[in-house]
Amino acid sequence: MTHRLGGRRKNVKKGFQFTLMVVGASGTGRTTFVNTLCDSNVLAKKICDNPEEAHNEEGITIKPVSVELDEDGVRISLTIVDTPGFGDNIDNEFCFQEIVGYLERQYDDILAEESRIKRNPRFRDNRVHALLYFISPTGHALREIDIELMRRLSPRVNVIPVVGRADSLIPQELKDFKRRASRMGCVMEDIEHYNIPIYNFPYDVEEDDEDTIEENSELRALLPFSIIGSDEEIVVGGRTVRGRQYPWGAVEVDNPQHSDFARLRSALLSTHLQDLKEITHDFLYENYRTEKLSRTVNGGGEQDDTAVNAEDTANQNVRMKEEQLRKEEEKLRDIELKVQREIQEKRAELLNKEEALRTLETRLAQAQIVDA
Ligand SMILES: Nc1nc2c(ncn2[C@@H]2O[C@H](COP(=O)(O)OP(=O)(O)O)[C@@H](O)[C@H]2O)c(=O)[nH]1
Ligand SMILES: [Mg+2]
Repeated sequence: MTHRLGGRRKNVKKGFQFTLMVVGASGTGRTTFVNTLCDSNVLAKKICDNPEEAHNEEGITIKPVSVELDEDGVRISLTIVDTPGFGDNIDNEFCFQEIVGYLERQYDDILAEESRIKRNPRFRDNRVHALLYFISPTGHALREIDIELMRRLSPRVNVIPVVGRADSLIPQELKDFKRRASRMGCVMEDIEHYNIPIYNFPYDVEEDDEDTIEENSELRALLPFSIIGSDEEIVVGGRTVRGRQYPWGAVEVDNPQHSDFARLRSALLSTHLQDLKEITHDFLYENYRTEKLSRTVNGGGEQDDTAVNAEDTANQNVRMKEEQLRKEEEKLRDIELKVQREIQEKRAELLNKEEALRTLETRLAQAQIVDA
């Protein structure tokens, strides 16, 4: 027990390491968020943000940067992994592969390190502990690309959905977009509908203490966090705050009435840092490891090495093709569902319009009778 306490104290003194990735369409406010989070221009220069040119920068598109932060006296060594923004109406496959590939390479590195006889003392664990997925503040249902990418990312990393540039929506719109199912759909409804296993601040009613349950259910209720980022300071009622000034008023980054930025920041860097790291190691990495190792073992047997390797590769290829086909099928099914939903919405709209027209015609006819 004493040993454990000692370890913890040492950790607090030494600080914590945490790695955060930001993903989303171009212009959703990722870079601004990172700079706001770190309170400095960590990402001063835009990393290749043009999806059409992303392939020209192969290998350098995803580059982690590290910053030292002080979170209530605790040192946090934060690594930020910015990713190229993707766009509408273009083929984003390259971009998606880069992102998923990056996550898996970090797991591969650990796996290789774990199986070495002699450990490399300079080895760096670069696994990503949380991924903020930036959703555009459209006010409509999730877009096809967001659903697809979040679904591909969730098995590999703790995905936390956020609405970027949240001040683009008025408060009621934002509320509806986040959670309330409306005719236009909403983010959480879609995430549930498509069964995307995001990080939803998990708790166990039987096992966790009351405070944890309360805290986690509060945070869960905020999902997707609404984000307002700004690298400017403004003066509101004599106070200097970080925010954005508009002709009609100001929005403040750290004001919980305006955005969930402060709640998200403290969850990431303080209250849930350890949980996110544990899930990454105990669950996400473990799953990846099992998948990868069983892939290798299944091809094995009594044969000699070359035969095993050949069979292994062949099996792997078949499995990859199957997986690809399955993914394509899934994608098509989703698109079909989405189109059906849209058709239904349009049909309902049309019916409403027809109804309105009929009412108008009736009234017009009545008016003519009265006139005559
Ligand atoms: N209104 C508003 N604009 C924002 C916010 N965050 C960023 N922006 C602006 O949106 C544009 C794109 O931001 P950027 O951070 O570069 O987005 P990225 O492409 O996702 O990295 C810039 O003009 C930012 O000033 C926000 O919270 N609210
Ligand atoms: Mg950017």
